Amino acid sequence: MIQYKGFWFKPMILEGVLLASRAFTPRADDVVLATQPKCGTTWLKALAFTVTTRSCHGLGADHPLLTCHPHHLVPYIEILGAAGGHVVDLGALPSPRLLATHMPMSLLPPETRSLGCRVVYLCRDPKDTLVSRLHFENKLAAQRGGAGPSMDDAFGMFCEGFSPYGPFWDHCLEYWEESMARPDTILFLKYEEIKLNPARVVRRLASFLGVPLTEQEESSGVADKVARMCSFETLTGLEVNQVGGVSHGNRVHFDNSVFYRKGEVGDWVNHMSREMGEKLDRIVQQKLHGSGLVF
Ligand code: PAP
Repeated sequence: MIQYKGFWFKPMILEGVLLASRAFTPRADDVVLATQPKCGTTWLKALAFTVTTRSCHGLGADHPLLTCHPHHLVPYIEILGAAGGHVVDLGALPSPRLLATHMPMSLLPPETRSLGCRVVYLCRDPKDTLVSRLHFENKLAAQRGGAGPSMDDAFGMFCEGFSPYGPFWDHCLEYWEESMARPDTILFLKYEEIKLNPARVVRRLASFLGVPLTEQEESSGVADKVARMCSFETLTGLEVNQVGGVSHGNRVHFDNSVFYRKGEVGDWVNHMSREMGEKLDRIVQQKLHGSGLVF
């Protein structure tokens, strides 16, 4: 990985980040979904897409989410070709655009802030995030006939701050502090709170994104319907999420299924020792100390 302005990137990703910082032109009505990898990007894309497009797509059997992978429906700003293998011309998309990024807040074009673009940030317990990434990297490595990192190596690096788009805590802190300063433009969410009450998060997302649920939608159970449509169980049961793939700039191919594994909170206990978990908790607590952000 290469360090750029305090954050770590794989070389191919850094190319996209640099390109985005020059070529991406924010619009005031853009909605940006920001995450670190493996924090629930796929889920957030599904939820935000379904919430913001419900007036045109409804929630029926012909909904795009039932035939398209969430990564195909919401393009990344800096990962070219992630939207189903073709490079999306972000400038040609109609407003309001729903976009995603893994970039730290400080690397987004300054207009994102000055124009007041709405940002939804989703983070996740770092132990589960690390475990999820390790599985992901091992699956990709196996596809290429190689071996991925061991838990011990990945853990050691993560604790030192080396993770894609990391240090993990600095990435969270930037968005956290912005969300405290400007809660009307940054909504800060945790994977665990969506898991606990997805319908509640659907309502929060809808209000934050300027499309609150109407009384009629409330009485017809729209929040629960959206939550169900975007659930791990529904998405993993769809053919589109079992076959096909996502290409990143024609250089890396991801099977659609690789973005789904267990979708649980606390799976880290099955993959790292109690001592490792406690050590990582201590490091993260120390790094976040005084910010008000806790995991
Ligand atoms: P990405 O950054 O590469 O797109 P991302 O979607 O952020 O990955 O994270 C994948 C994790 O979200 C996986 O977690 P796990 O490895 O602990 O299982 C994946 O299972 C989980 N995930 C994907 N979709 C959903 C969903 N609809 N509900 C809950 N978790 C989900």
